[in-house]
Amino acid sequence: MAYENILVETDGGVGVIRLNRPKALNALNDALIAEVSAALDAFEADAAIGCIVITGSEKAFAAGADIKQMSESQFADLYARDPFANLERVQRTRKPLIAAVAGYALGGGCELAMMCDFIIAAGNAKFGQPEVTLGVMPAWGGSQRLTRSVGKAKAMDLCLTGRMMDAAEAERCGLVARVVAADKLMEETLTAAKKIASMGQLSTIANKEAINAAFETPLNEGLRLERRLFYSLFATEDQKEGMAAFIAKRPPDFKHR
Ligand code: CO8
Repeated sequence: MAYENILVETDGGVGVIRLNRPKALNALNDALIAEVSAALDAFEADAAIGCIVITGSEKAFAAGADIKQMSESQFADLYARDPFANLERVQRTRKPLIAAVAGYALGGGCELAMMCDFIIAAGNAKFGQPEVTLGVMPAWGGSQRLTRSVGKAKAMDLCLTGRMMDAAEAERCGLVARVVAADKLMEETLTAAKKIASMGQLSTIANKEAINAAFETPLNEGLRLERRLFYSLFATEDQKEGMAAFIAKRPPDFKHR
């Protein structure tokens, strides 16, 4: 598929999706979202890909949903077509997904980053949910994922004032996994992504499934799921290989990656 709003490349087992609407600060319109979904489908189907990175430009990861496209929308049409459900493809991704964020990650941009498994932020990153300043509110999970991630007080502060928070504050409150120098963002992200891609894919997917379950299930159920997944990994070649390699003091050669 030829893409017009994103750039797609691979690098050593890592699939990279770069949002590419520079004149609109990567605002998320329907076409861009459809392309992100298609690229995720392709990377998920490619056995050589073990980790996926979504990134933007130095100035903007994404400055939100496309306000110009959205401004004329009417309730009946939105409700009937549910055009924004398309982005749910991101949260269905089974392979690990890292958001590499530089510049603005606002509104839908912040929500897209939060749909990824974790965020690596450049020092110049700015996060916010400014929808209230437009007379609306988050709709891609901002009110839910942000609250789970940073707690009620900070989520209320961000969503009700519409203010932005910088990378240091985002790291302090647990929204981002790490902050790196802006000029090292892709280098550091690719190092992490290649490390993840070098692991066995089955144990990687099981780790991800268990951690995500922590947000959806009571503790006891989550603990049972974790244990069941752990036991199930003993049916994989990668468990035999990983433990044999440790005992033999050699690097593992995982089959499923
Ligand atoms: N949508 C469309 N175009 C945008 C957007 C956007 N979200 N953000 C920036 N642009 C455009 C600008 O209109 C401008 O275009 P032009 O040159 O044609 O006038 C160009 O990008 C550059 O922007 P600025 O000149 O404003 O650049 P600045 O550096 O001065 O400011 C800001 C950068 C602070 C990021 C500023 O552009 C801004 O505030 N943008 C809007 C941020 C925002 O409110 N985002 C939330 C949008 S609503 C949302 O995301 C809802 C999510 C729910 C999802 C479900 C529904 C879709």
